[in-house]
Amino acid sequence: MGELYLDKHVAYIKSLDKKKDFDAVVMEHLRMSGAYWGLTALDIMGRLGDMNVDEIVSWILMCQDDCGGFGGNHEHDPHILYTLSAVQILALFDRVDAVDADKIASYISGLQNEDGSFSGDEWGEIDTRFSYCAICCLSLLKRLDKINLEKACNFVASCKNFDGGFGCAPGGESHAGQTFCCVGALAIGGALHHVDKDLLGWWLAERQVKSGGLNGRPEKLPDVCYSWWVLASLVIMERVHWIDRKKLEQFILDCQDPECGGISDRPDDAVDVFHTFFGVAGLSLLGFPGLAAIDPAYALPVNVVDRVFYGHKKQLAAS
Ligand code: GRG
Repeated sequence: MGELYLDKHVAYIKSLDKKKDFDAVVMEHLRMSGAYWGLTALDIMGRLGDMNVDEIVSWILMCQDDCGGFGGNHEHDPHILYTLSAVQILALFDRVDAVDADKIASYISGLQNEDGSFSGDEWGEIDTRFSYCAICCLSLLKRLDKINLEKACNFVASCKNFDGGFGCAPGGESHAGQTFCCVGALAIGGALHHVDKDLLGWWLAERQVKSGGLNGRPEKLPDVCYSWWVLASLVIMERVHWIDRKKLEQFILDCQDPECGGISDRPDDAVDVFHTFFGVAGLSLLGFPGLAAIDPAYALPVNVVDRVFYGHKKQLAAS
C-alpha cells in the first residue's frame, strides 16, 4: 500500500489560514466552503482538536446576513452553498445551537420554487446543487418539514437522464458532480427509489480510466475530486465494488505533494484545499487505514452525523 503523507497534509491545511498570496485572494469569496473543506479534512485525519473553535464560530456568525443565509466571507452576499458550508462547520464543532435554525430554514424555504427546485440566492439561478444544499442543510438543522420535500425530490428525479445519471436541470447532460448532488439529496430525502441503481452504477463505474482515476463524464480527464462525487454515489447505492478500488487509491496517493503536503487534481499538478479534502475523503470512503469514516450523503464524518441525529457526545457528557 502507498503512503499517505498525513502530517504534511495537516501542516499544509493549517498554513492556509495565514496565507495572503494569489491563491488566498482567489479563494476570498468562497472562504466559507474553503474552511469546510480544510476543517473536515483535518477531522477525518483526526487533527481538528488543535483549532480555535470560538474564533471560527464567531467568524461564521459574522458571515450571516439578516435574512438568515450565510455569505462566502464577511460582508459577502448570502448564498445557499455557503449556508450549507457554515452549518456543516458548526456541526463539526458540535455548535449548531449557536445559530437560529428557524431563521436559516426560513431563508432556505424562501428559495424553493413552485416546481420544487431551489434557487441558489435571490438572483434565481436554479441547479440540482442547490437542491442538495437545501435538503442536506435542513436535515442537519432538523427542519426538513419547512419545505415541500416531495416536490423537491420529484424535481431532482426530473433531472435524471437515459444513462441513469443526473444533470443540473431537466435535460442537462449527466455529470458525476450533479449526480452526487441528486443521489445525496434523494438519499437524505428518503426517495432513493427514483434512482436506477444498476443503470447509474454502470455509468459511474465507466468513469474509471486507465490510470485508476475517475472522470466526471465520458472523454474527460480524471480528477481527484471525482473520487468523492463518483465514489460517494456508488457507496450510497451499494455498488462501490464495481470499480477497481486499489487502482483508485493509488491514483489519489499519486496526486500528493510529498514535500509540502496537499493533494492536486492529477499527478504533478499544483495542490489546493479543494482537492486535498476530496482526496482524503475519497480515501476515507475506500477504508484507508488511519482515517475516520465519512458519511457519503452528508459529507461529514460519520461520528459527527451520529452526534447531530442521536446526540452521542452530549449524552455521554451527561452520563
Ligand atoms: C458538501 C460535498 C458537498 C457539496 C456541496 C457544491 C456542491 C454541493 C456540489 C458540487 C457538485 C459538482 C457540480 C462538482 C463538479 C465540480 C467540477 C470539477 C466541475 C468541473 O466541471 P468541468 O465541466 O469538468 O469543468 P470536467 O471534469 O467535466 O472537465
